[in-house]
Amino acid sequence: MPKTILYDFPSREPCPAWLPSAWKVRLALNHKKIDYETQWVEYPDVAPLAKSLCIPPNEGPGLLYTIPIMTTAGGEHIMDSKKIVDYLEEHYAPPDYPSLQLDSPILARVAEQMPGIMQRWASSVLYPLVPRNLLNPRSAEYYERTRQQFFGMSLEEFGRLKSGEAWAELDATWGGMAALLKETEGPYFLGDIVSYADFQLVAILHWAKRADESVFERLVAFEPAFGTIYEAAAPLLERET
Ligand SMILES: N[C@@H](CCC(=O)N[C@@H](CS)C(=O)NCC(=O)O)C(=O)O
Repeated sequence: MPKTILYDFPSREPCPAWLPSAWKVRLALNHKKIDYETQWVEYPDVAPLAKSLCIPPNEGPGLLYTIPIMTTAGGEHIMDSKKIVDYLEEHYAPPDYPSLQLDSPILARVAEQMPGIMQRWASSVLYPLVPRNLLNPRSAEYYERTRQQFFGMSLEEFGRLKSGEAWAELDATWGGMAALLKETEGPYFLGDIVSYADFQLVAILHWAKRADESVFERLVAFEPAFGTIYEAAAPLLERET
């Protein structure tokens, strides 16, 4: 039987995985103990790869071709973390495999927090660190150029202008997520049951840690429960290829 393949963006040697959207899938694979291999793809090669696999572009506004992409053990190619995770939960279903709890209302409540965190915090704090600290030169050049077109200025400049404000308003961006996490005793959103809702948060925390340890530390100082969930999920972060 062919192996499941996860296509992901590499980082510089020794190439630890970093992309949160791919980590959400990787955490699901690791949680369900599904065997897979990783194929690393540089940013400019994503569209040619997707086209070569005959994957139709993403619907709606936004990027046409994105990582993560997964080739299933049955040879089907799927693009988009949500579609991939739905596939995994259906084809590696409980009780034979651990559940991702995709039906739990907490998932939508966690997902609601994401746009604020991404647009008002990550865009100025983490995006500038991606080409600077993580990407190989070809991807770094692509990332800088395409994000400059989007923001109308370089990522460095955007970070300089906006990151002070982003750190000053952590309550507005990260406070809702912290409150949700503290609705139970933890360490997870559903208490002692790990679920896909946790992977949304852990993937961002891991991205922060990979981009710059001090950014991660600052988030944990803002909300110690972020450190607790990250530590609890650490075994699921071990396999990254
Ligand atoms: N909805 C997508 C979003 C994934 C996404 O935004 N991926 C970006 C990561 S920066 C990407 O692949 N970008 C390709 C590009 O910038 O050309 C998912 O969760 O799978």
